[in-house]
Amino acid sequence: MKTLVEFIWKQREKFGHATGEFSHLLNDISIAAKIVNRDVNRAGLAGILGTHGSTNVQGESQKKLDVIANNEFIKALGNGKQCAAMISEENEDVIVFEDNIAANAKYIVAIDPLDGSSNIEVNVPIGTIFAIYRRKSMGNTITMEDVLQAGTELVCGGYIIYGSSTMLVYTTGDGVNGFTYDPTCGIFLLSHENMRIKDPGTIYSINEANYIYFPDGVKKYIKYCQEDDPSTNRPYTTRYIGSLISDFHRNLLRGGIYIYPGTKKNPAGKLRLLYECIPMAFIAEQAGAKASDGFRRILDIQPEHIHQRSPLFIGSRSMVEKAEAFMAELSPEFFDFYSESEKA
Ligand code: AHM
Ligand code: MG
Repeated sequence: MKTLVEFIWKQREKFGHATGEFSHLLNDISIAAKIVNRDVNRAGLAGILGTHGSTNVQGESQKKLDVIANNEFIKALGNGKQCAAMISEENEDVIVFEDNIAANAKYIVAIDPLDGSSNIEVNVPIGTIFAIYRRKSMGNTITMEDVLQAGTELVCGGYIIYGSSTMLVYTTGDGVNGFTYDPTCGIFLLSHENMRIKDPGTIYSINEANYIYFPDGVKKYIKYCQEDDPSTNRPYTTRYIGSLISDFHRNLLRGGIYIYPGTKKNPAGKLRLLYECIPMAFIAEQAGAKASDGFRRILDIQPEHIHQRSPLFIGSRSMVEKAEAFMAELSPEFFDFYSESEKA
């Protein structure tokens, strides 16, 4: 079986000019992931469940494991020398690695170190989401141009799911591959080669408790999913874990759509563009699926600030297109609500 390290180096050989720096960076991420995996697995025994007592930039209470995971990735990327700067859900400002800049580090990493952390105590899968960009400037400082790049500039998008087994799934724009962690040997092994999403799927995932706040386009789509039409396998089935990675991963394997829409009160929804929506969108597209904010392709959105939020409609292509059609027909005003909120 092919290990992640072998796979990364094989991929590198495809690009004659590759220096190996990107391979090192991905390897650094996988090492931090192994440590976080260990901590997540032992959380109930190690006294590291519960809240940390602090809040992050989003005003959300941080869990102890949020902080631990964030520190592991900062350590791995800081020591690894390939990452010039990191954007994390847990840090208000860009984390700049001065020593790595001095050593000409070429990459910027945006990361949600522990996504779905509200599920930590109940043993539901959680994960890490990461996006890797190439630096635009190669001077002594990090510029906003380096950190605010659209998804079309992405070099790599990936996630690690700490679930019934731990998996690392990533793409560099050449298909999506998944690696399962073998804890007895401490290595990730290629288990899911060239992952493709089924289209259409039969699963829809949305926090339906917020139904009354949803745009009419989303309400109509939910009703569409619930209609009786055996010729299109409807009614679909609903599955919502409340951990984006888990909901996305299941839909990637089975076929389906995940929606976190904007509402009038929160026009840009909840999820963050740079380290949640963009990397997942890149993976989705590379698996033959689609990701939008209900109107625009996620990868085309130019980020205005590092913790910007975006609505997310992601999954089997025809399902996302159906939901987009209802948004265009019944909720066109939401496009302006989102765009205004981006500037705020
Ligand atoms: P987090 O990054 O603070 O964990 O928040 C993101 C999570 C997603 O993983 C999940 O899909 C969503 O929040 C669930 O939100 P809600 O509880 O509003 O349905
Ligand atoms: Mg998250």
